[in-house]
Amino acid sequence: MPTTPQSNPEKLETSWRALQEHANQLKSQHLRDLFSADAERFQRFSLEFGEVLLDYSKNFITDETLKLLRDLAQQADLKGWIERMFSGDRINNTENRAVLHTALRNRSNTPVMVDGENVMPGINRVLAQMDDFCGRVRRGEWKGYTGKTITDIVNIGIGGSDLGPHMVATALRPYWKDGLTAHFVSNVDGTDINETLAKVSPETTLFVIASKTFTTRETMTNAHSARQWFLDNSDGDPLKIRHHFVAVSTNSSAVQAFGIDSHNMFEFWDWVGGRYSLWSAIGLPVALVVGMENFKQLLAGAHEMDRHFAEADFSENMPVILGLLGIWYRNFFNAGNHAILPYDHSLRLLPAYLQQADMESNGKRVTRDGVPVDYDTGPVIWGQPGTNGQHAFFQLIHQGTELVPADFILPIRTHHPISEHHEILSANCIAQTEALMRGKTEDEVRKELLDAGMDEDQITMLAPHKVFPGNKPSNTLMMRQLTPYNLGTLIALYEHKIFVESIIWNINAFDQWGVELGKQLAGVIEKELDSAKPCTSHDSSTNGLVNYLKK
Ligand code: G6Q
Repeated sequence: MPTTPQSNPEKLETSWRALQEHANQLKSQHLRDLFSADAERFQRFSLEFGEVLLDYSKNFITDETLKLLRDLAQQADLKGWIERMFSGDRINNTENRAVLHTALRNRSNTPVMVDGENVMPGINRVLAQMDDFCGRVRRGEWKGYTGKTITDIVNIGIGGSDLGPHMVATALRPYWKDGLTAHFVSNVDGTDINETLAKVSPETTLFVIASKTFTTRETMTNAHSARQWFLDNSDGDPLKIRHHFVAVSTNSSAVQAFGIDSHNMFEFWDWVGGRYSLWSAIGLPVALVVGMENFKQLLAGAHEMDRHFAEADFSENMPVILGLLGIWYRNFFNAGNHAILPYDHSLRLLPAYLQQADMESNGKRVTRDGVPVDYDTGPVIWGQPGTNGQHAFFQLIHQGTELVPADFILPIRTHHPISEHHEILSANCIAQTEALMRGKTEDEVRKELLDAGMDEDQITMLAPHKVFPGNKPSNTLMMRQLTPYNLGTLIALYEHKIFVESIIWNINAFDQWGVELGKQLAGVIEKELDSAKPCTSHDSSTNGLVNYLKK
């Protein structure tokens, strides 16, 4: 049995052990039987918040499970940690930082203090700066160097400075202003910037260089290539750069050194983690294409979820329920992965976004105090939009040997009501959750094959292949429509789910030291690739690869 994920104590250990015993009992039951035994199961295990419905009834849970999970949360002082996060305590202990993405969308504007200073005036100032700037670009008042209006926004950033705004801008495509297109360049592979630059004109393109540090190798390489392309394809006057380049950063000296006017720098703060930054000026490309009013709706939706998370009882608290279910599967059912399956083409980047949000936050091997854990932490997050995934990897979820808890996400109304597309999409989404839950028994398969006219030998041969064990858990999240507000709610829901898990695991969800080593070594190898001498400083594989590449 794993030890408990907190250094305090006995009560926690008792909760953990109780859950372990309960899981062992529950494993003998099939989800199908839990549904047969309780006609009210959907009503009891579903929850509405705003325009979002969470159905979590297709999980291996009973009232007792939820009670035990809530006990665990209580023993881990989840309530206290939520308060600490919202009130600006430096809960990111390894970087000695507060964690205040919630302040960025604090639409009630109540003071949020960091070191005795209210951060809200600063947040409101940058929002006003964004508002003014977006208005000028969208009204065509902001001109390119030849006097033309801006038609293309190219965001250059990576990781947290790319995935959030890229996902949100893609999700909110129906809200884009006509004649204004957003592009996102992140990869240092020159293909990314080259392919994007081929689509735009230097006269009408605005580059947003999004980098908290303004030192990230990939972003600065892409930014310098964009700058050079601009100079090569315009009249070559470096003073014109300020018409076409703005920055979102915390590093004003580096921004100025790049040639960007300091008035065109949008600030954010060290208490905004990269992967939690889309609510800050990192959301600028989104605000540019959808407009500031819609951007504020996104913030408002997230804010409502923040209040729900902070105030609702754990028994009806969506992020708490999702987080505790995450613990349930990871630690008591040994599920090493979790699928995100949006049944909405506009949400096609959500799995990649949540992959970073979750895996960079909870992919940790030591506790907040630096002690190695001996229980599992963050799972592998992956997914694709439906129905595409059904024709690809769903086979493994239905009939493979790996348990894959999954979240299905479905907007009820589509922005693209063409013939029966949305009905087909919706039917598939719901059907998959049913198929995963109930499966198909051998008797059902045999009857089907018999009805199809097969003989006993054929039936015996085929039946095992056609049986679906079922008993596969899933959550379904439905929302009325994918609006900026509902999207804000959805993203904040997942952010807080991740936080809940990190508290139970006693890990710091807000640092990311695991990305450093590769960066350091790449710096060394970059120099070696440039040198005329053969490389001998590493192991034989690394030397061999460097030398092979040089040849
Ligand atoms: C996220 C990480 C990381 C970061 C990128 C970009 O939480 O910190 O993904 O966002 O490395 O960093 P910069 O914004 O500093 O370029």
